[in-house]
Amino acid sequence: MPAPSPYRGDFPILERRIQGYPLAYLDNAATTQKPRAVINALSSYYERHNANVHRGVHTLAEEASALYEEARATLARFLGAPSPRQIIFTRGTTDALNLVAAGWARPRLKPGDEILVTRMEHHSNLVPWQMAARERGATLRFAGITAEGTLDRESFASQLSGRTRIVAISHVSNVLGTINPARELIALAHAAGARVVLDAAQSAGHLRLDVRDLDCDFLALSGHKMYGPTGIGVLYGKADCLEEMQPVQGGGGMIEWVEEQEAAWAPIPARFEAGTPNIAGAHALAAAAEYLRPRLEPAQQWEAGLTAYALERLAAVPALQLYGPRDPARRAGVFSFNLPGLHPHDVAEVLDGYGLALRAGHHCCQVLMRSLGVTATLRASLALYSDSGELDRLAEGLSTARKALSA
Ligand code: 7TS
Repeated sequence: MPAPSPYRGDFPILERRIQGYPLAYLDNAATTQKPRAVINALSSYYERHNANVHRGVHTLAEEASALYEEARATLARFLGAPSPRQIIFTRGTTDALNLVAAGWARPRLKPGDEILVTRMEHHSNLVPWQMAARERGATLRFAGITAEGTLDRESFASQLSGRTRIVAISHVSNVLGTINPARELIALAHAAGARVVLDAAQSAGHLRLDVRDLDCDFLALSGHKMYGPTGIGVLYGKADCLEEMQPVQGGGGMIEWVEEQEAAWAPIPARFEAGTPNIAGAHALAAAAEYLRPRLEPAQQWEAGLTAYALERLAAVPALQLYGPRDPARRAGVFSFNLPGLHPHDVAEVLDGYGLALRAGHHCCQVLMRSLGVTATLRASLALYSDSGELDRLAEGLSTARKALSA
């Protein structure tokens, strides 16, 4: 009998049965499930503390404001940020990256400047840079990937130059599972005089992050991929970068004063949080960070063991083509693959019949799909509540799907 995850019982949704099977939720790169601690934080906020922040002196307004600012401090600790004022609450990674591209990059970019990204970026860490580059006459350059699906370091290093202003890279690929050597890439970019934006959407719930050790200039994450709620995320920035950044949304809460024709901005981070923020979401994201804090290292080991096991089980499925590194030490628990001749959506549908939740498609990485020579893949992605029994079921389900769909 394979051992279940010691964390599974913390997640009420995993009690569900799908098509008669216990739910094997293997779509964690898209969004993770929520532990009871996060669900309770959301409901207790609305049951006991709900009010708007920063604008009232009544008791509930003060409680809501305190919870919101405590959440900021919790996220600062979670990321190793020097100060809570370097934590901006956003709607998620996409929102955070768009804010950097529009508020920091666009005003600074000049014609001829370059932005370096990689061929494995999610559209969220690509399209905002395309928009900024097009508007400012800058050029977008792409670091290639190796045949194994790791970042080609030579291609990366050779494209850095005195013209590179921004390097925007993902920490972990949402398709290949590749863990990029962020610290080393950031040091190379800094040596060339560029600022670095790290997309930590796929690493935040799985690897310990320390922004001071990484030395990234900006970091973006989504709450819902690290066991927190949807609609809330974080942009971390170095203090000097945030001071240089322009707000892209005007409104309540982000001003120092307003006159008829002009206004002055509030200090950071309020300057970037116009309008009523997602107070409950921030509070529940802090609950997710607190849930993860003592569990991150053991969970990382648990997921690393499962990653090695998944690579073994998938390699044994006849004809299966796996993308991404074979070395478990260089990848996270995200596996993209195809069964030749079969459409990934059809396979995913068969797998759903066995209670297996997988995603099929381009995973918002069309540039990478082109590099891989495919239009879509199947993807299984793990979390701390995954277990080897689910991977056994996946391997059997894939063999069954192959026979059923090839017939
Ligand atoms: N960056 C990476 C590396 C991602 O994987 C995602 C979401 C994003 C940015 C955007 O995050 P959002 O929370 O703002 O949407 N990735 C996926 C995925 O792989 N399947 O669904 C969403």
